[in-house]
Amino acid sequence: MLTKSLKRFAIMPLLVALASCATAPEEKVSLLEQVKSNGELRCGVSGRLPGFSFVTSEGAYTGLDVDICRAVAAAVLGNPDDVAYTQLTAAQRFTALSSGEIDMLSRNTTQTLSRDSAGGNGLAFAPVVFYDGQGVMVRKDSGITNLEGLEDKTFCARAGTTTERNLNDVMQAEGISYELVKFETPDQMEGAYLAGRCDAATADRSSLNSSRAGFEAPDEHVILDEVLSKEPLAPATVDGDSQWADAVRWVVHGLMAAEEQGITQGNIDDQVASATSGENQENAAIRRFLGIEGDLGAKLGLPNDFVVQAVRAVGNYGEIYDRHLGPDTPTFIPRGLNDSYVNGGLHYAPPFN
Ligand SMILES: N[C@@H](CCC(=O)N[C@@H](CS)C(=O)NCC(=O)O)C(=O)O
Repeated sequence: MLTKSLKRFAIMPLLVALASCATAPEEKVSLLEQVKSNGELRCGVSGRLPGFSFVTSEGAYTGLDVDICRAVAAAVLGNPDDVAYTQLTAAQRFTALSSGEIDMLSRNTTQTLSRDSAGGNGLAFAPVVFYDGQGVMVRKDSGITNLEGLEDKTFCARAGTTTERNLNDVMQAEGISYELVKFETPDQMEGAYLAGRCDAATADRSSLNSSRAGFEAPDEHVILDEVLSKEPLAPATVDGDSQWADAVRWVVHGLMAAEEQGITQGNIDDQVASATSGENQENAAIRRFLGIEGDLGAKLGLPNDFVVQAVRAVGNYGEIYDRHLGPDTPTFIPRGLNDSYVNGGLHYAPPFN
């Protein structure tokens, strides 16, 4: 008994010595610092989805997802144009993040448990920027009006997306048999659908809406009323870098909080003037939000006026939405769930305190 515990004591100094010889784990530099020192935000987008991310014939990137990249660049770097875009397919997007090829993903990506968790894709999701759901598009002259009408018919879907499993879950539950053909790219899928290789195309409703807007005869196609799934689309960063994830998250919250308070791209400078030395100079909450007092930005490693920078560059969330998905666009989608909570929607920013 005595010898045993003596032996244990004899071994202790050796263990301590070994432990102190081991090199301390290298401290990881947050992507926030890397983005700042690179002077550029590397943002992964689709680039093929009008309304969300799309490259114009002049080579400019545009869309709601693109404006989220621009807002982050404005908040972190002071310039919305300091973004390097990478076009990614559904299958490429997560590897691009985990390999460090991009700093953030802003590409109609559904937040799911498997993608969020360390045992899955290991992402850190920012707030949802578009509440979507999976839909089904058919040719109007097919006479099909609901899922039951698609019994034993063929669906076209994109590989590497949430679509396939959702379709399977719903059809199994409803006891409807069907066939599935999968495609790597949206162009392949659209081509096959238009050529009649499948009776229905299934994808996020936003995506079907964008595709249809680009068809020669959009009116010849209908998106069924049935919604097969919840597809909360959110930007993402890599897991394990909470400083960077927090910065991206609060820029998105800032765009939504600005809408809640009626702060727009058009009135942002007046709002700052009013909170600095005008009507709102006693309004501590708005002064904090605009970075005139307090250190909310600094807490995140951002300039205190990071929300001002973002809103000046791209407008508040509602303005971004209207620019790309509003009634005057070919990709119009009624706001519905994507309205601010003040108008009965789901977008709600936590307090800037
Ligand atoms: N939100 C779904 C679907 C995302 C997705 O990739 N959708 C396809 C259409 S179903 C798309 O965006 N295509 C455009 C592209 O790949 O660039 C997900 O995260 O898996």
